[in-house]
Amino acid sequence: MKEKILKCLRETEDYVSGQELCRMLDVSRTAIWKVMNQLKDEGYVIDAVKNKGYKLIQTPDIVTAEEVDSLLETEWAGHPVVYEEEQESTNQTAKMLAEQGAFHGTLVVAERQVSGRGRRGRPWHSPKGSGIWMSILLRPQIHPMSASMLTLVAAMAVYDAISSRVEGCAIKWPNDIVINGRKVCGILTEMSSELDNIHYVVIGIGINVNTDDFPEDIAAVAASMHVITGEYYKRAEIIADVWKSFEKYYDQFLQTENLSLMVESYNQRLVNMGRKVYIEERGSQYEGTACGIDSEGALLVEKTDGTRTAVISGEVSV
Ligand code: BT5
Repeated sequence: MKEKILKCLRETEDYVSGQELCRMLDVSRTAIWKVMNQLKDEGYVIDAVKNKGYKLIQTPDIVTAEEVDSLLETEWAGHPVVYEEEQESTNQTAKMLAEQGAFHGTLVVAERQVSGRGRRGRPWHSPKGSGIWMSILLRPQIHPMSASMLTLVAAMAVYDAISSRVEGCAIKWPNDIVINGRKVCGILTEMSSELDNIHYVVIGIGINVNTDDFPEDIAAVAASMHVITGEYYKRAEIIADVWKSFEKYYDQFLQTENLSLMVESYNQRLVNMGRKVYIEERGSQYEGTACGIDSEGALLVEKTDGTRTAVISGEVSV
């Protein structure tokens, strides 16, 4: 009920009468009044005027299920939103929910992760109150070999959400969004499958939004949207934008089960394009020039001897 009231307050510029809310939601006046008090406790500023009703004046920067849900404009992505303030890792929670039969589209959001993870078990710094730490559960009917492309699909969506607020962001293949060469977002895609059948895919996204400072070991490579622009952002609004874009790119991906419909746009956003890159792939290391991705999501690299290779997975440093 809370998210319905929030949605209603958001959609109405003027006051919404208590009577109208009671009628719409089929609940008592007292129930509405209780929810309004809960919202105020959570930091929402609501003006209540006798004979006029309620008006939303200000919203807090929180990422609760109700706040995110009341902003989402998606068909399936983020339905439902599962919020728990402190989690080991939202990917871990999403995988657990997947094993219990949760639906395609379930979105897990945390305020803080105690043991957020990057690829290969690397730690992901996820402090309270400043970032977006979330994971979506997907049950795609695609070949398991195609699943790694979903990281690139997610990167396209995050790029849309960040670039509409901050200038100069780019995608660093395969799983980062960078601004001025510093990492603002990382994506971790995990899958449970058989050889030819996917049980589920979890895409975890970490975005540094209002983070002020970083621990010493990542201070030189990490940045937040706030550090770059000096502005503060409402995280739930960014979350809603990410999933709206994600649905669009996901549809394009499913149409062809590859990235052919977004290759051009991806390559325009690619920070590595035409630049020297150092590739570390299955124990071997080499240097080359990045020429963009192909429709399967591999990074095409021209080696110094003029030969071209398609890098499917690996570490890229610019
Ligand atoms: C990633 O791995 O970039 C994937 C990060 C995914 C995080 C999300 S948050 C929600 C979900 N739940 C999880 O537990 N994970 C996902 P990788 O490319 O391996 O990069 C990891 C490296 O990034 C670390 O070794 C650090 O150097 C650096 N790093 C750690 N925390 C960072 C941060 N907050 N911002 C920028 N860089 C960071």
